[in-house]
Amino acid sequence: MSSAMAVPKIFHSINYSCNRSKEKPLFDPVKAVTQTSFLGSVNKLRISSNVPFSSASVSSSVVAVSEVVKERKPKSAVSASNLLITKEEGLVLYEDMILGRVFEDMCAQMYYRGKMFGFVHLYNGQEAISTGFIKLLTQKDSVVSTYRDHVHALSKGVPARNVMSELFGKATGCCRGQGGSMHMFSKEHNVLGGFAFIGEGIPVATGAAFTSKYKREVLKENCDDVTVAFFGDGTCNNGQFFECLNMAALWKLPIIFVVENNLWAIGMSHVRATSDPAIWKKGPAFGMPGVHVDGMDVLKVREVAKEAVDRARRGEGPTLVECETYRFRGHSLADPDELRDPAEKARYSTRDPIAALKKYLTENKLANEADLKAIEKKIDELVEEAVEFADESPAPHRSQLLENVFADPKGFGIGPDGKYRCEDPKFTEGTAQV
Ligand SMILES: Cc1ncc(C[n+]2csc(CCOP(=O)(O)OP(=O)(O)O)c2C)c(N)n1
Ligand SMILES: [Mg+2]
Repeated sequence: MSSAMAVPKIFHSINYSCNRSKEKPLFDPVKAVTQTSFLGSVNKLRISSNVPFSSASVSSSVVAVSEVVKERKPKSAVSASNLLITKEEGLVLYEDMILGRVFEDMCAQMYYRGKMFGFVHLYNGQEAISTGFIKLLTQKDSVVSTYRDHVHALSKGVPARNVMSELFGKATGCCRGQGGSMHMFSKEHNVLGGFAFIGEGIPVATGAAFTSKYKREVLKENCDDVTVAFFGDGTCNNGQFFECLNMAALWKLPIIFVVENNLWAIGMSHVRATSDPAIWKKGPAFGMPGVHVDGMDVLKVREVAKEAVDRARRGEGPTLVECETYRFRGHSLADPDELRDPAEKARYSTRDPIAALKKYLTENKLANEADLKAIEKKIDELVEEAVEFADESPAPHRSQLLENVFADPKGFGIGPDGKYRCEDPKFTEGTAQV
């Protein structure tokens, strides 16, 4: 990797040797080859301990991030007191994370009461990533998600009642009940979809980023929109990931690839499934910065996100960010979650990102208990209202069954009699009772 590569300033200020505080180191690639565990996983690394770690890699120009935040020089009124956020910003972050958590807990209840269909994948534990990135974006910026998508949609501003309604399969859902849990979409909010096939969203995000660049450079429009693509560690072993990193770097697209590394792909441990578990290193291989950050700390995520989003907006190209995180529930609500080691789960439960933010806000006198309780109450009511709204909403009309299946707007084409097939009353007979 070239040392001449443009590396954002925040990434310069940190290196492997920086002091990672009292906490256990998140990931030290030097230790990774000599120790047996990776990140917080109890699983063993595949790399054998007698493989020497190249000193060239350690002195790479693209470095891992850890105590990023503490190393920044105060430059505004906010940081004059060495705080990373204002009270207002802190409360926005807290509210968004609480919304994500409460919404998902409610989904679990509704799922087990039979209100939702198909698979439902919850985001508990990973909130700092959605909040840390998306709360920095404008409405015109785009977000692309995976099947674990409810919270990304909420952070981007899709109303909770429309997300819940979508989960209930109702006509008032953000996709009029046609998408369900894994396919959140909102044109208005530029949520370009949840995707059930892993990796499918990455090319869509790359295309959206290409659109921004095309508008700006070819059509000469005033466009500095960026796109953030979220996906998991398991997805990084798919070809689409590599193809898109290549294209995005080649064309300097305004995109941030955000890996939510929760250490597991269903029941497959990340360290057993990939040749080099440090995903962030794949950025420099394609000519873009690669960054590793504590995904359980919204303030650290936010600092990294700021730099990467600004870089994309300035037209300086893509960034790959690996956020170390953990999901607090099974892979989906159908997963009894018996594969992960209880010790590993217990260790991460002590690093709840919401509790960490709460501690920061109260210790720094940015908020008191009453402020935070008021937010929690507001969100409880909002989510209750979302459930009532979804429950009372009508089911989609049967005619919707035939929409969006083919490019033909009436669906299913024209029959031999010259009429639209869907107009034949026998068309859906015996198949759908809606
Ligand atoms: C193309 C494709 N192959 C396989 C699957 C089955 N599958 C569903 S989730 C999953 C694991 C993905 O793990 P990761 O990317 O780490 O995301 P996480 O669930 O941990 O958020 C797999 C392999 C799929 N959905 N799509
Ligand atoms: Mg994963």
